[in-house]
Amino acid sequence: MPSDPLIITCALVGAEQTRETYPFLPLSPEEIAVAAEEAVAAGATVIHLHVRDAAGKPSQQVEIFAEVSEKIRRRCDCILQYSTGGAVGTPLAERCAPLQLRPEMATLSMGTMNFGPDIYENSESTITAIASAIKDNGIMAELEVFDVGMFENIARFAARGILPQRHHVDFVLGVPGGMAATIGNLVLLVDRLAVGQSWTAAALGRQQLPLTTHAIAMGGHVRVGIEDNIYYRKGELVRRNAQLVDRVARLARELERPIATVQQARAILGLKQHETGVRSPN
Ligand code: KMH
Ligand code: ZN
Repeated sequence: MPSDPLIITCALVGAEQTRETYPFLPLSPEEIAVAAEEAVAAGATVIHLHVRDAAGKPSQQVEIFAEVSEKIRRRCDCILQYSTGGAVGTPLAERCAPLQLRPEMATLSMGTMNFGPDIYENSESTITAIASAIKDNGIMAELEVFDVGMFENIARFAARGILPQRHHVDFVLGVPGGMAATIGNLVLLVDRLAVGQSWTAAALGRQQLPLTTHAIAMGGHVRVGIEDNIYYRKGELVRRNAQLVDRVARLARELERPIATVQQARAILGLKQHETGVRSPN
């Protein structure tokens, strides 16, 4: 509903940027945890988490996810959403490995696509394997939809019982190789969602601002963050994830969308109050 509390997801770091391409990228566990704390203070309730190794490279190592999660938990309460996408080319077992820590949420990309010059592989068997790992660990899935074919896959896979029953949908528009981040495309996708299905909109680069603004007005939820956008405005780099969260929160308030507290976000998503927290790696 256009007046319901707004869940803001912050995608802090992603797997694509480097310090060379973007100097303010949070990389170490401490830097990522500080970025999370600042984003949560600005209004984010879901942290979409990628981590980096000591060399700054994208990593799906369980120990690093555990360390970063612990550091975040010590600083603030938020819903941790682990990436199972990793970086393009990350082997399937590595993509699934952090799920043993049982975060509240994890992503599940719904199809293979060109990803810039690369191929982001999410064949039927890959989707099935990641979905099983998500279900086995009692995690809520966020279904990542980068184009309309992936949207069609939701119904196909749900009918076959492959998807976790509880899921949230994230439209990630504007990846080169995926659907363009236009308002028309967002409306097309949202119009076809099942009644009552919760959804978030994310968009790359300069489309992040107009697309998330429209999503707020449409009653959806939003994702912002450096993973998707490194510019605050033309010619001005974002320095901290919290800047992007703060701006979208300001816009939401103007549009009469209160910002969800973490308790409200859990209720909207159908998450039980997190009892166990992130487990230590075995
Ligand atoms: N880094 C992309 C190849 C996700 O986090 O689930 C995949 C990605 C999606 O970022
Ligand atoms: Zn991601």
